[in-house]
Amino acid sequence: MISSRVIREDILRMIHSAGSGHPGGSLSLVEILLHLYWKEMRIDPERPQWEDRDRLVLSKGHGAPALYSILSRRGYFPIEKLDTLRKFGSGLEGHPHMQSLPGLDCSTGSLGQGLGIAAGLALGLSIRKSSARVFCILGDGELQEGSIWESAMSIPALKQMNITVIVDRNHVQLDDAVDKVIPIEPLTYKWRAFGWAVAICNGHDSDDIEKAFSTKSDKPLVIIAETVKGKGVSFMENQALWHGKAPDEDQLQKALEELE
Ligand SMILES: Cc1ncc(C[n+]2csc(CCOP(=O)(O)OP(=O)(O)O)c2C)c(N)n1
Repeated sequence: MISSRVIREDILRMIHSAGSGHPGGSLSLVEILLHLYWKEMRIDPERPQWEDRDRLVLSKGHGAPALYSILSRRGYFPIEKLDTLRKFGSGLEGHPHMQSLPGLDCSTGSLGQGLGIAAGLALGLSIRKSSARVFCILGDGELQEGSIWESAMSIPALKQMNITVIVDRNHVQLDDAVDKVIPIEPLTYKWRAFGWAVAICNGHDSDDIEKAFSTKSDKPLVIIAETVKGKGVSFMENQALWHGKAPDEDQLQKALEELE
């Protein structure tokens, strides 16, 4: 598995060179995506359209820089392509566009839609008798979208055991702390009441993440991954200011030094 430092460096360099993007919610995703793409998902980067591959729906599509770095480091496309984030004609759109880049299973960016799409994908796979699974990553601020809860209600009712949800619980949304905007706690009770098995983990600790994914239950699993927005860069950590802002040259150098 590639180191989380390499992914974080990619994220910061890409967003700096694009001059825009979302560092905070990309940096919080790194260890979750590393686990998924190196340990959990049944995939073949040589065959990105393989019908029986596991799928990822990054419902919080603004975390795209983290996903692009992971996909390139996993071999879906050349690493040099990362320099083209948000450039006109590049497949690396500001939010994932599945027709533009190998390895993307879903176009996202409009929050609140990913879990419904994951449910549809999972239903299609079941009908085809495929053993492939669908993983869906939600933001914690995104949980304020009502559409999430329609899907959260129907997935256990339809016994869709081929779906696993991961909540990136970094406690900060676009312009403030999640619990100051609309509190979402008690999260565990909410998901349980909707019929889910819940596992909580430190979303930056690979062993803890692995343990959470290995939870056995006769209900669909949601993993609440406790993370830090802007993880790894002191001046970005827990700061809503760094939700959607590119580092300038000095800030990039300072961040890269810290990561070393
Ligand atoms: C439907 C919709 N409304 C608003 C936005 C703008 N927006 C982009 S990111 C974001 C905050 C999301 O917060 P959270 O889910 O906690 O993401 P994270 O902190 O992990 O980046 C908002 C409101 C959007 N992309 N889609």
